Amino acid sequence: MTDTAHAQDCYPVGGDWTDARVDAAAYERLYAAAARDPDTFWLDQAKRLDWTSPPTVAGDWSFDADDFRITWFADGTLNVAANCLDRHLAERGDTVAIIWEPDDPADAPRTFTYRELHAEVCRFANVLTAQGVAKGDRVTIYLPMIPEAAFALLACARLGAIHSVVFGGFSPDAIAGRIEDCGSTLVITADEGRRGGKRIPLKANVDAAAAKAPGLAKVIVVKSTGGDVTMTPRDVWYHDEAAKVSAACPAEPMAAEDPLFILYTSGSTGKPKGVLHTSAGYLLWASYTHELAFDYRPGNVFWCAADIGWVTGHTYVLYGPLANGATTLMYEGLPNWPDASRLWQIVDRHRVHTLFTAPTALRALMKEGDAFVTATDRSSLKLLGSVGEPINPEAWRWYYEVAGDARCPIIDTWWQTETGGAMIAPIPGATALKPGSATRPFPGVFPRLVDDKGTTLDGAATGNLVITQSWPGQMRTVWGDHDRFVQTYFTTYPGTYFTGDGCRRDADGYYWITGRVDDVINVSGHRMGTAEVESALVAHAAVAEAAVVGMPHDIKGQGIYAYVTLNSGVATTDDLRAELVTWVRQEIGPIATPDKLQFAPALPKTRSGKIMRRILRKIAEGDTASLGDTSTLADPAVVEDLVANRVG
Ligand code: 6R9
Repeated sequence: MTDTAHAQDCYPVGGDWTDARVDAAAYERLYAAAARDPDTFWLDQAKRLDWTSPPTVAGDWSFDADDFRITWFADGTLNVAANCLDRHLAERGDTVAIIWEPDDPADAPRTFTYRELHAEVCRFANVLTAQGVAKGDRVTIYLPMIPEAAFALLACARLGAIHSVVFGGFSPDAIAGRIEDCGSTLVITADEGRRGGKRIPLKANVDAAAAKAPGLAKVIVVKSTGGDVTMTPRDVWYHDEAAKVSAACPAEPMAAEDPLFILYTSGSTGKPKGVLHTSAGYLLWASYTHELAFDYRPGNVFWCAADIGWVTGHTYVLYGPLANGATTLMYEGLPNWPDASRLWQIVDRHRVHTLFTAPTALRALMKEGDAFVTATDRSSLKLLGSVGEPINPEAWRWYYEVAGDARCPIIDTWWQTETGGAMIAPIPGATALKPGSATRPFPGVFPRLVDDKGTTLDGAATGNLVITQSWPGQMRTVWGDHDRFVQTYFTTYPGTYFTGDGCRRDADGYYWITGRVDDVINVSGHRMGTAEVESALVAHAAVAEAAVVGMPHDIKGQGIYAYVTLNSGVATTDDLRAELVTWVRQEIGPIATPDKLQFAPALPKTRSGKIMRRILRKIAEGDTASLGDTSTLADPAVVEDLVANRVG
């Protein structure tokens, strides 16, 4: 689409928002207020939390490498779990906090009121204490989407232990790496996970990880499916331990800047980064953005369909909604199982008000045809959210017109693990929508576009997206490697936070994220560092060298295309190709499975030995007619072979 088409294609706010909390004029006022006097603005916002000792200071930060610091509300103290639970008890103790929808629609959903959830979390916290967990300890959580996942995260928060959730789709190696990196000695897992009618051997994966993570001393196992597992002296059953403890547990007052969690995410190097978020700033951002983006009102059923293993699950399944006293829906399974109507059936079953999901899921459902959607009622829906990758205008229109019957705004939220919560997104009732644009920054978010030299681009422009001022939800460090944090995000365009994303701003000041400009690809809304897949490949005995790039994929957004050079004497067979694909899957997890794998006698390199990824990307995309300048290659003939043997 061209710019002009975008300008004409401006949707109204979508639906009836006459009672909107924030209208267009209020948005402008708030944005200006946060710019003019950030301290007053944020100390005022801090009142949305319940402090054991309220802060007197807001942000104290500098993005200059020489004087680098980021703190928010530094002299305040609070407990995150108390904010999500205890403070709601008096007013809404009997309100449903969590609705849990099982994988199999024939099984019964479960609900937990705020009072019940409070008791479950206290009990879980007491079990953790009995197993030796104390404030500041790291606890690794490898659980499916079951209520115990919510209990476990909040129990850590209650004690001041730092949780590190590892997505249930990750392999034993990936789990072991994350356990070792943050030095956690305890893992919480389940016997098995359940997704789309299949079982995932979580406990067995932890057993395999333990062999590579010598620091792991204790495993708490939640009985979920009742499947067979081997219990070792390291393991205890959660239900046995829970029966021994009380359901009362005081919440530990935490300094605002005490860590709340670590979440590993892919960057442009081989090793995932442990993104660290702190207590007050993160929770404030979760609460503020959940309210702004989704206009949350008591009684609304809020459903973020992300897994708790990703930041979206942390912020919008758990912390944001619970901080705001909402009813949050947790779904164990897949959007398209048993069939493509499941998402909409769940919407009807629980009268869901807001659905928040990813473009990759929408594209997969869209392909199955409208009948799966139109056969359902969906009259409870008032808001539709999108997150994880740019939403293509076709999927946007389908979501808006077919799923939302043209009466629910599409809240396309741009953000990152590093930002803690949404940064650029429409506000229902305030922001006119444009399909494919995350629209405009929230009050307190100051984006800028810069060219590759760092020169600021004004007005309508395309460039690299940086953020010029700190916000409370910003990550504070990379666990165990503060230099890497400063290096990765603050040195490319000095004095600003570099997002790694490319972006266009149109004449109306709307932002259109164009995708990553670094070596990170986005597969089904999940970040994957190309270097991570490359290191998995070269770890195989047959492989000498590997280069991985993204390629366009109809459903996943991007797929993984791997070029592999084998050790001399190893034959390039189809069996080996299949073995390497399986190998990566086992090393990292199913989300890293290469879609295409091409054997390359050699990789295109510059004379200084740098792999020319630009060329590999073009070949993967099938755009072999415009490979651009190959004259700087050490051996231009390499490219001809790659083009001739491209995997179509
Ligand atoms: C929340 C989350 C972050 C990367 C980010 C960007 C892409 C996320 C997007 C989007 C366009 C959106 N991204 N939301 N791109 N429009 N609405 O996904 O965090 O897993 O860390 O990924 O995802 O490229 O830099 P995370």
